[in-house]
Amino acid sequence: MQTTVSSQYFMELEDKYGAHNYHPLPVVLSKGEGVFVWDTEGKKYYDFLSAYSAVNQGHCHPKIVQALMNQATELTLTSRAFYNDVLGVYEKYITDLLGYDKVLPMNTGVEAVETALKLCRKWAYEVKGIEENQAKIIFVEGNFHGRTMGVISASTDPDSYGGYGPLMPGYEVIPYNDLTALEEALKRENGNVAGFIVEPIQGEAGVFVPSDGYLKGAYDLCKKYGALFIADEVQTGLARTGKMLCCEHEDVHPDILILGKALSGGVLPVSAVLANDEIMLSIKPGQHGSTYGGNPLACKVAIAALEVLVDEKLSENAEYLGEILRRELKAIPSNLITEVRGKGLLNAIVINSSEDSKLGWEICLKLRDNGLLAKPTHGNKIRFAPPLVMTEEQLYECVDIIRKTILEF
Ligand code: IF1
Repeated sequence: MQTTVSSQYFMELEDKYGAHNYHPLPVVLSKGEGVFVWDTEGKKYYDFLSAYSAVNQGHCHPKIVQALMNQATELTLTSRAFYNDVLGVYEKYITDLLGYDKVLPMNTGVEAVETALKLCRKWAYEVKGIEENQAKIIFVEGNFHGRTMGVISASTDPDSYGGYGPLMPGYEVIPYNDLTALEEALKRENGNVAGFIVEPIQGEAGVFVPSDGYLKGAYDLCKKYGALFIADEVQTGLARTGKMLCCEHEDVHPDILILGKALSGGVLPVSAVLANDEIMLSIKPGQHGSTYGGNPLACKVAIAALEVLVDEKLSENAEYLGEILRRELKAIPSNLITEVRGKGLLNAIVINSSEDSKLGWEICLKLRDNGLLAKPTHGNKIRFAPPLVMTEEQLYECVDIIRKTILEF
């Protein structure tokens, strides 16, 4: 596809005036609605990335945008120096919906992860009684929790932590999907483990779905050794994997739950940490905060975004369409696809090539030409994660585009 002047113009603007911390697919978007996005030339695409699961409700969902617009002319920000008539209402709504005593509102996903790690350490010192500065937090290999110093310090991806040292101490990293390794780490630290943090499905690593029973087994081990089970559901949460929370697939209720992305339906940054009083009240007034955390605009947007998930039964839809998508992808007659994996509408295909090959990128360029946007992760995996509002008919149309594209190689 020849990009016309306007696309080229916008790409050159970003290249000249913007940091080069991304390598976007060459397509310039100017409109989004539901499962569709349009480029500056008016070409229409299916969005199969959903802004990394931030637009589960579909682009510019009218109910969420309306909530934004209504509040935007009333009161957008008070800071937490004062009360307002929205925050408490939101706090009650989300804690009732997800079954926790309290919520600590933040903005981006990584801020919520950092908040959860601080909360975990605070609980370890204040409640569990670990000696000051001795608390350990266990992470897993292949983790992705964001880009701040506090979380890249646990990363096993050189692109995430390389050249940013010295890194944060007090972390232990064990293999993912390995309960023996977790129990050994819990034993080894003889009581100094404050918590274990894990993505129920590893998104960035390439949609790694752990073995059935892993989350439940990890939760039980944390209980056995007095450590907190922390679930980073920034990407897997909010109906994406076919349940409101991915941990529900194994009836696990995390001690600390981290949400972000689709908590606002892609309208503005909203994130949250949820926990019960024994944990949450270990942070006292003045010991944590954020200028925008829990602002009235974000709270109204988040209530609308959560209501859309429930009212439009998006978990059920994700579950139903995910089964069809994986079945159809597995049926594509090509040895280019070596694996199809995922849960609900968080899926990925593994391409028959090395991690550093350009094949994944080439396929995504062809998918773009054929009207579907997706992005490779770690070279040879292509994530397929459309908005959860997709219809069955639209899904079959997307499968046809993917099949046609794969068979062109
Ligand atoms: C990028 C992918 C990357 C996350 C989980 C916390 C955060 C994320 C499980 C932090 C953010 C985003 C970040 C964005 C691309 C995307 C991503 F996994 F979704 F594909 F990078 F790995 N926990 N994931 O997935 O949330 O601070 O970004 O709001 O950095 O390129 P954030």
